[in-house]
Amino acid sequence: MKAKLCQRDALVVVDMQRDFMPGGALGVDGADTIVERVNEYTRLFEKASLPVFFTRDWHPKTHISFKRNGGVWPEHCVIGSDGAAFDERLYIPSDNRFIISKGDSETFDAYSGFQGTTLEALLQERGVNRVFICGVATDYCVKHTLLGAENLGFRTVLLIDAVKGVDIKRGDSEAAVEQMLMRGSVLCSIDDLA
Ligand code: VGL
Ligand code: ZN
Repeated sequence: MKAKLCQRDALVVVDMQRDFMPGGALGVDGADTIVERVNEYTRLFEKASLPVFFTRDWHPKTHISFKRNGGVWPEHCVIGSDGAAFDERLYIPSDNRFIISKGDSETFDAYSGFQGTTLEALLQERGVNRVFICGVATDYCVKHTLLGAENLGFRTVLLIDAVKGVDIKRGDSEAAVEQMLMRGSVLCSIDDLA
């Protein structure tokens, strides 16, 4: 879909952290290959003076999503750890950008950047009505963040050339994209925006 950035748009970059990069605690194959594309989007939004929101998975060591604590994932994105840091190649503007930590309470997990965070309020304060979403993982936090945005009444755009999925089961990411489209989202690539 062709799109033009306008005043009420924002970019949400989901979980571009070391632990989700290949070799990380919960590495997503190919996640490193989208960093530069994500950066291109960030620069487009920055040039248009539009806000960019960076979510990060931010778990206490005792988090319920960890296998050790009865969950399904290996330990990842522990608060303040190297693995929880943003990938060093990720471009983070110095102004008009926000870091949103999620999953930081021991007893519940948050795949959506809206769960237990101030993301909705920050978007609302800025009059945002359309969010563009990229990052990892397509079939987990990207999907839940996008569906969360749809639920809250935002229009959503999935930046299909700047997402990567885990695909624990083959086809999970494809199914996730299908689900997002069914809920009213649309797809954009860099050529549609630039
Ligand atoms: C994520 C699994 C566990 C994600 C976070 O960012 O998609 N996946 N925690
Ligand atoms: Zn997590």
